[in-house]
Amino acid sequence: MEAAILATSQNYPIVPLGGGQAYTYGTAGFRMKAELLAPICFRVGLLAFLRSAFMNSQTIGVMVTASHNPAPDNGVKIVDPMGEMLEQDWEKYATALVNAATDQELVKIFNRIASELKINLKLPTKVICGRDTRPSGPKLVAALTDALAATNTEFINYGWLTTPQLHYLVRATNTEGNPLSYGKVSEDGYYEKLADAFIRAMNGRKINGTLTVDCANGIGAPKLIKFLKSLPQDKVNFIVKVVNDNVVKPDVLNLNCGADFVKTKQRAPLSPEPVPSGRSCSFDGDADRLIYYWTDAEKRFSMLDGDRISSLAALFLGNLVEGAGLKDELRIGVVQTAYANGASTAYISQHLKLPVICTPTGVKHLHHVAQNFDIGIYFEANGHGTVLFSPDALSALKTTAPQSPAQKDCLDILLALSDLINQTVGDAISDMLLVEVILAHKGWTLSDWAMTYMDLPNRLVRIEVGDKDLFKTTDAERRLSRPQGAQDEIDNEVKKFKNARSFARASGTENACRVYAEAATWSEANELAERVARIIERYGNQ
Ligand code: G16
Repeated sequence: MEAAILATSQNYPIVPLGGGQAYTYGTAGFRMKAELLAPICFRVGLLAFLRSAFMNSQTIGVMVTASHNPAPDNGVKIVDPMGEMLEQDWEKYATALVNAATDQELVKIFNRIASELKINLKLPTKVICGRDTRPSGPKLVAALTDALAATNTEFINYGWLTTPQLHYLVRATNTEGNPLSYGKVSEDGYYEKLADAFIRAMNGRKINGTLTVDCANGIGAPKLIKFLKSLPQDKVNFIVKVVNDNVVKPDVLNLNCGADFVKTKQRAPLSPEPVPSGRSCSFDGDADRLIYYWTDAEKRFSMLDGDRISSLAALFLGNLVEGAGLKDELRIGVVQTAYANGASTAYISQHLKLPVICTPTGVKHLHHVAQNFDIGIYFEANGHGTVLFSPDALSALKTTAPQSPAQKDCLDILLALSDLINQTVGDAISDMLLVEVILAHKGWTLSDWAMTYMDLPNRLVRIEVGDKDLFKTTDAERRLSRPQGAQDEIDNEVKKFKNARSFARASGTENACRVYAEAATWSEANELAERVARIIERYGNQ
């Protein structure tokens, strides 16, 4: 194996970053300009082999995507056997392999990891992979394939998939044929599972009007169309207009459309012109984020982001659990990040009376905290999130004997939702179906949903600096511990505004820092964000 790795590795020399900088496994794996990534994908392939062997031959996933980032970028991340993000303890091994300066050093580090973790390199191993629509994808998958061939790993390349579909397939593969089977091991199996659960969760309710779905000109478009074809329209009349579905022209991916554009610009996609008061939502480039919105007759824009989806799900699931007679048995909790609007946190904790926990950015952090609840709801404000049902919750839903038709309905709908909601990771298609189910049950329009609470005025700014790695955070990213003095200056500015809050952090997916600010009015939130951005610029360019 060593000789094969050495020989193949010569085709993938790593490009040094210079300036003492190292490649790091960021918020969602390695992400950068695509031309740097082939050697990284080769080395990630070696790690996927080691991970599969370490996990006793379970199948490991590799997703090639840069999600919300522009078309010239790409990225690669590893998916663990139950469809979760790579265990964080292993990120250091990914970083070590990727930063090895030579082929010999690479093999040395590979062997060191294997011996440190007592990995039996002779075990059979298996990796499955998917990619988004970026033109750089096939070359990167080829580099991955070479690593898997050098390590004799069984490999299935599924080609185009949304990120959550790959997560689904990894879990389905590893649970195939056992009582915890997650679903059929195929893309069609994913659609069948969602369609069946959607119909059961609707429980005969009707969906009002057309939903316009902006797919960011990414992989979500063809996959959503496939899902809609698999949905028996006689059982549920779901009318969807798919827009921004151009996957042929690479440059338009995430360009002036998609969930990240809508959330950060706080406006509808530039095209098509929104139907006044129509119900719309946006996916991002790999269909793992979802944002809802509408524009009224006066062209005023209103947005329902990840915080709104999380509070809507908490409200609905809380009522169902109560109706199912399981309020004292099942602990529901919500997990957010520092970007969550303060009004959503107050609504969930004070009005819904549910515990709210704040973690650092990245679904990898939120997911694990949500697993501590029986029903753990986690969403980032950017629209990335899901709801997890614990084994205890599923068993209570299956074994509780209903005493009334109403209680039976609640139990049935909860079980249907546990199948509808992707249990492995945030999934725009599945989350969209969840929102549609809730709106149909409540008979709500988007403006009814928006009335549950008033968002605090807020602003998110992206700032490019000389060295973003100078910025280190603490307290779930709400404070900067480095560079020295920066946090004091931010505190000083925040003090000057009413009901204000602001924080800054380095992005883990882009070469930039992000600043978030909230205040009593929109102009104050803007002003505070600008002032903090100037502090970050100054410290980041020293
Ligand atoms: C990824 C992560 C998300 C995170 C986002 C932005 O999303 O999966 O959890 O919120 O990056 O992270 P950062 O602020 O560190 O750049 P995606 O949709 O790009 O995969």
